[in-house]
Amino acid sequence: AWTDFERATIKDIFSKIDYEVVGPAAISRCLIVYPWTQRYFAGFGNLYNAAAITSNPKVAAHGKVVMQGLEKAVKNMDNIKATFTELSTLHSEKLQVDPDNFMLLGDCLAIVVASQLGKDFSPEVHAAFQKFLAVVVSSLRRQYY
Ligand code: ZNH
Repeated sequence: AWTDFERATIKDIFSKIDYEVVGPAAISRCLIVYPWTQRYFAGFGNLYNAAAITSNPKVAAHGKVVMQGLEKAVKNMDNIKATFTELSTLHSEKLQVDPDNFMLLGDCLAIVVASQLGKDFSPEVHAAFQKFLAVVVSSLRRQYY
């Protein structure tokens, strides 16, 4: 269950951030800092180094797609597990992404959001965002067995 503060905070964060900036930055950071995550993106072409990753248009496009996925969770905060059933199955069965990677991307996203919000990213806001990410990640893990 979400407190009023958490609900308002999550909506506020997503209304303030620019998906076209935050999504690509978060996924790029994940691919650079946790290079084993690159294995799932063989079809994205050159991920040879940080410069190649940050200038890769497929990486940027995928960052935006992930943000749009998260937006669905924001719009369905009381029903994130059901909202992500299909997405969880896709990651498990088709993409075969090791679910331990989900929070790595979540942490990269938190860092990028923090740098965008500056002093508005208070400890209380951070805690609410981290809780949101934890629910998203557990929902994405749900169809794994
Ligand atoms: Zn993921 C895809 C979301 C994480 C890998 N994804 C995807 C999509 C979405 C997402 C929405 C699209 C789908 C369709 O198409 O239908 N993700 C997401 C989220 C998260 C994630 C929300 C968290 C937070 N992923 C992830 C990770 C990884 C991944 C961590 C690795 C490492 N994904 C992936 C892939 C794909 C996806 C590989 C496919 C891509 C292409 O394009 O191909």
